[in-house]
Amino acid sequence: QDKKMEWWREARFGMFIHFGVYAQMAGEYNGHQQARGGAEWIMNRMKVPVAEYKSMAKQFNPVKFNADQWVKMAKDAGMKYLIITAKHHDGFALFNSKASDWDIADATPYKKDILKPLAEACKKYGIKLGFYYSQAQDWGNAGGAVARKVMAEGWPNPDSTKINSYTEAHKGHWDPAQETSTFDQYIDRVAVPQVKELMTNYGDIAVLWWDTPTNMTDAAALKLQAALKSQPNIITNDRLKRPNFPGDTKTPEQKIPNLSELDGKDWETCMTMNGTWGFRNSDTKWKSSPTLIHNLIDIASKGGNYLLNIGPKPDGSFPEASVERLKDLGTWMKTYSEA
Ligand code: JFZ
Repeated sequence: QDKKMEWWREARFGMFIHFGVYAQMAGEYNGHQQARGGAEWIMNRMKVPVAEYKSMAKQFNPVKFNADQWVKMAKDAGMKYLIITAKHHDGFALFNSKASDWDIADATPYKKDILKPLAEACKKYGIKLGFYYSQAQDWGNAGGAVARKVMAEGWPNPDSTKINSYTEAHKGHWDPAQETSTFDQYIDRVAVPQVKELMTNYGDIAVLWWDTPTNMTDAAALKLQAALKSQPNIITNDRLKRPNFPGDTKTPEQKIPNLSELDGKDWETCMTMNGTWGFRNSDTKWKSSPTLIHNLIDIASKGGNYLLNIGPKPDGSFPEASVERLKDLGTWMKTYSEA
């Protein structure tokens, strides 16, 4: 247990990447701005019908995606690991999955698995690779769960009252297509097979980053845990199912704990550079480089890790503001770190 945590405890700094079809929408639907929440939540927040959301993947073509550049930017910033959304809540997989057609290889003009080149680049630069996988919430594969969220205020959809009462009556779902399978069927047919694909097709996987355990049962959690067995040294977080599956690390979100809140468990603060995880055009509230450097020092001095997010643009390039900040962090790291 301690052995497998060694690299993680020394790492201090990692890159989080939220990337998917939501980057294409960038916080806007039918000419209206999403009112609340991260841009990666747009499908749910604005109740985009499944077929319509899926048709937007036909425009998702990240031709400027360059795995080598992404990983080099992480490396030059002083980061030691990278966690990417293999599948976020919209269910869209950034890899070529046999368990679902709702993936980058089958549903987009880009057609290529982006995790393959990313895994190769990570190997080349000595960066550990981890996958974020939304195991419970899935709005695009039938049977997936939906965290109950009300419709964003101000969304002028004429049917909003109807949609809201449907959502209330259907455990958060807003489209009948989402309920053509049961949650158990979704776990067996999509989540477990996809996690197995992620564990076998991309070399050594350092971290599995679960998220939002809505509807999770102990049985489902056990199956997902078993799907990790080909990666015996994998580190997992505490979001598989609470409280029986504590994982290896705690994940305070967007906040740095006080010393008095620490209990000896390994922890990692994940944070955005602006106000959204997925790319959003209109979000220009960037934290300053000095603030990000201060956060890194604060976290490292308390023994935690800093997982700093990038929301790439739909063409696969990093927002300029993120690139600048990564450079500033790298300059600081090179000047002041021992290594
Ligand atoms: C989740 C996701 O819903 C979100 O889109 C993003 O991926 C983020 C990293 O994780 O959001 C959460 C999950 C947990 C908490 C808050 C937001 N939490 O424990 O406070």
